Amino acid sequence: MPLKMSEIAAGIKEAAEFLKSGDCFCIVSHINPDGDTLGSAYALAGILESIGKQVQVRCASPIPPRYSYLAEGLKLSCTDPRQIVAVDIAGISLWGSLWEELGGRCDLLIDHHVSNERYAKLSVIDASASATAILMLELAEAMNVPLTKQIANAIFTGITTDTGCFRYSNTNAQTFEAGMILAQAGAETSMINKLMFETKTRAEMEIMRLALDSIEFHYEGRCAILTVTLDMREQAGYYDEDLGEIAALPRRVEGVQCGITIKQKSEDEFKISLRTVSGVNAYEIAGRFGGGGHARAAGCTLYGSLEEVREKIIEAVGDFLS
Ligand SMILES: [Mn+2]
Repeated sequence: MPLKMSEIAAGIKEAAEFLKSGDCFCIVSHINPDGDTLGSAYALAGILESIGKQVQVRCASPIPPRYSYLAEGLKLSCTDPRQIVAVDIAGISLWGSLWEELGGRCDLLIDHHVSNERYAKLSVIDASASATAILMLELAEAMNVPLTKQIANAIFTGITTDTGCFRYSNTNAQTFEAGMILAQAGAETSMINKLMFETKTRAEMEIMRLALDSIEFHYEGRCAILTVTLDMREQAGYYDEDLGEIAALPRRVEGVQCGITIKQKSEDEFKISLRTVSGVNAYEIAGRFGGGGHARAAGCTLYGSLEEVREKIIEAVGDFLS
């Protein structure tokens, strides 16, 4: 069954033409990679190799080992890329060092962030897609590439991680339809969900214990704030950059409209993750500090002491609560 005709069908078609005309591609994922940027990159790599193209996948941050199955069976033989494609990367700063290293240009950008800066020659942005990986499914269809198990696994990884296992409010009929198509194509859905959601290292469990201990409430419990400091990470032996699961914790508390996670990056640099409920726009809050993201999940970076940063973000959130 074909996917519902997307609003950006024309963009997908143009992207497909561009991909067919190239030969050696560098596919870039964002720094502190998550399942969607990596799943999308390796899905696209599989699609391109299926039609005889050479590909490499790059990310300026280390890729956590639990994602290693994504590349299974790929050749990844491109050494001197001529075409540069970004997946799930809303802005140039999220390329890390790769933007300059790759010559400061992007030929094709495929993304679903409403805050996307549209910095590429060809930008295909569908903010209604629950994950960038969904757009890879549309691309495979537009290019008549059959879904191998590797491609299906990679796309499923992107969708399930960005929707919190088909639970968040960005999950819609198209998400489930994609899930069905991928399951039919042989995606190992329970293996992937177990790896992404059920399997924790001891250090991850330890940092979660410390993080839960740090939760504070503001505005009569409508805002919950969780802090992960460098000290805590050292104590837990935890160095993974992707705090996706932890960032989802504060919003889980009953009555919380905005959950804030503050992650200390260095002495005076703090990464803020915002998770909100319907009616509170996360990317507008993040946008006030130069960040971006989605309506229910967004982020930004703040500088100063932990106390200053905490005060600044709590004050800003107050303007958005109902
Ligand atoms: Mn995404």
